[in-house]
Amino acid sequence: MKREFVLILAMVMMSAYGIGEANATLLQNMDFETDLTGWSIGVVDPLGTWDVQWSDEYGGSAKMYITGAPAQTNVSQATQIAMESGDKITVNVFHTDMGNFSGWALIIEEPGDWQVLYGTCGAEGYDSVTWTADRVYDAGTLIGVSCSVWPGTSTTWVESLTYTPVPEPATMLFLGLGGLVLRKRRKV
Ligand SMILES: [Ca+2]
Repeated sequence: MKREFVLILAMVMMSAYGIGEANATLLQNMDFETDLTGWSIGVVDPLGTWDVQWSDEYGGSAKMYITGAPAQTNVSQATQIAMESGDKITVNVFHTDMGNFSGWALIIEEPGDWQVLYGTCGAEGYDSVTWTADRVYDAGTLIGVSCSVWPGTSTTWVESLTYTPVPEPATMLFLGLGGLVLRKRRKV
């Protein structure tokens, strides 16, 4: 009985450690609640007019306004921890679309690898995209959200990003073993 208790305690502690690790912060200020802390504002194409400001709309957001032919801007941030294969990043936005080739995208950038996931273009309203890591992405990978138009005027409010790591194999194993031991104990 005592040995089982120690075993369960050890499992719970190891599980908690594993879960804590998985919840480490990938990026700062992923919900833009009060400001743009942690995020860099960039401009890819300077021919048009662009403006990026924090907005209290949509539960706090990064408001990206662009007009011209062409114009593109973005907010981006480097990751603080590595992402594992299967980890997911979701971006939620509201956007207006009043120009040609107007759209928004999630950008994952590493030296030698540049991935762009476009949201729904040519429509106005709430939208989201989810990216799933196909391998390990080291800390320092750049995560960006861009807004572009050519020509015309468009605004994208980035409401939030969410990070969903795959459960650590060790966590799953210990949770599973813990459950088995608990079931066994109840039968005695
Ligand atoms: Ca928000």
